[in-house]
Amino acid sequence: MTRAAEAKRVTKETEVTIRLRIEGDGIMKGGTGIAFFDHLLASMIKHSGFDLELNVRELVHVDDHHVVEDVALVLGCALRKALGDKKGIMRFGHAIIPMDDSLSMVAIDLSGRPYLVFNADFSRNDIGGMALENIRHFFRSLATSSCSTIHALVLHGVNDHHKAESLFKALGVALREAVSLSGKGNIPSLKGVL
Ligand SMILES: [Mn+2]
Repeated sequence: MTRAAEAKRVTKETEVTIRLRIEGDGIMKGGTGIAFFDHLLASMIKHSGFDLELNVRELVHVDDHHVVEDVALVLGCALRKALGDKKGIMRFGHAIIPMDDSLSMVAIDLSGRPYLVFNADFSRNDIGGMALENIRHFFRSLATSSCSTIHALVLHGVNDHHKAESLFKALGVALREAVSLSGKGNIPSLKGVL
């Protein structure tokens, strides 16, 4: 089984095209031009087991905000397309992932209902060209466009790089579980629709 999709978003600010393959090898190709964001995405993809091909053009450069937001929106859209009617998936996924001093938890429900609970405190303003306030924005945009409930929490930590990276690794592992096949061919909802 190969679940894959392409999604594209063109605005006056950015052009983002994403190809996503669920049954992949954890490989990310291309980048966003934002060094730390690329690092976080590559970590997430590595641990999700997906393949991701990113094509990002920034038409107006203001700061990192538009690229982070638009990549999240297109990624969520590609994920939703690739999953189709969600027949046979586990639907729920969660992970608690340490990185040295930091511990993060992500729980996801591919519910069809966008919702985000986010709790993380960072002491720096930015790392590698990415404003750390945009990490919350990434998760919110992803939850919205993928129509998922996501709880993303940094439980504790000292180093902001570790906090952010453990959060994205936890997202990857939680997604890997949520999209995995249960062996039952039905839609995992009493409503019959996800
Ligand atoms: Mn925004």
